[in-house]
Amino acid sequence: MIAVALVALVGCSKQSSDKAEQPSGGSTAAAPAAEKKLVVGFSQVGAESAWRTAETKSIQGEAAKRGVDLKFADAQGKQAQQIQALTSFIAQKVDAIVLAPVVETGWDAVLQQAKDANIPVILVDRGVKVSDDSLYTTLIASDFVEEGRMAAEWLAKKTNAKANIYELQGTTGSAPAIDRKKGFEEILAKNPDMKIVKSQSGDFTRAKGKEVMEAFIKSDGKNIQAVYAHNDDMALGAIQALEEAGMNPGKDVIVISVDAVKAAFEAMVAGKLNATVECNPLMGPLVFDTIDRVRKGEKLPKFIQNKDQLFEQANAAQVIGTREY
Ligand code: GZL
Repeated sequence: MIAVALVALVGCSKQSSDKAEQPSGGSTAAAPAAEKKLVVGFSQVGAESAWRTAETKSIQGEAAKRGVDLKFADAQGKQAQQIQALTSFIAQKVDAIVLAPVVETGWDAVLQQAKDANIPVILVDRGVKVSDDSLYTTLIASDFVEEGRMAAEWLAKKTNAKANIYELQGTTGSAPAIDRKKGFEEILAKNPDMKIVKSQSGDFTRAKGKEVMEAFIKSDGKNIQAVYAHNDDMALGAIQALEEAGMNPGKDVIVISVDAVKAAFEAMVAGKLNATVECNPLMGPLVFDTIDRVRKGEKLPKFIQNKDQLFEQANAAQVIGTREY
């Protein structure tokens, strides 16, 4: 009787467990729990340039492709808004944070909070200066110092190492502005007849680049032989100012910049911009591959470098059709 009862009991529990675990396909394995969506907080500088827009699109597009729940925050160029966004991401317990830091300093406290919450922080496109580099997992960016060197070396060849140069700097305190200037000046130190006569921030925007160039033209006019802009948007603003003053950008005034966005290629084809150093913004796939590696527990280098190359008028026409941003 006991044996019969036991068999019945096991039989029922088997059937009931079959029934409970029985997925519609008739197999006996429990249906796998739906995989939890990866949740990533992305704090972006703003939308100040075509380059920035391309970077945002690349990261948002890749998140959508991979089914990642991307929480996007545009800081409109303000560090306080980025810190606020990171604090919110930490409170939401996101799986990872992507940060494009508007300036280099002032991040220790909020990055410490992310570290204490065990949330990895991936820096993209700009670096930070922190007391302890364990406060971020890795930086995915170009080498801005090298971009500055490439621009100056090209300009030295173009002008036989003799030029009065007017510099449009990027956002004050940002890694690209600091390092593009540093690399450019490294080469100028070896070419005494290449001089930066005036240098001012145009904040990486076309409008400000035009405004600063108008002031340079007003004070120095014909003395301007070359313009070095830390990004294409400011260069395009400067080109507009030079043309409005009846000057010939690309011919009488040599113009070189950085980013290699589509509008820069159009300006090179039109003969108004002489050269641009590419700084690739299409980081989306690499960003999410890097997050996957972090979550698998891989040890990552502190710097994952995007390779850059220089484009000039001579090759602009045949390259422009291949440009993705
Ligand atoms: C470079 C990026 C710079 C671009 C500008 O990685 O931070 O900021 O060169 C952008 O166009 O505004």
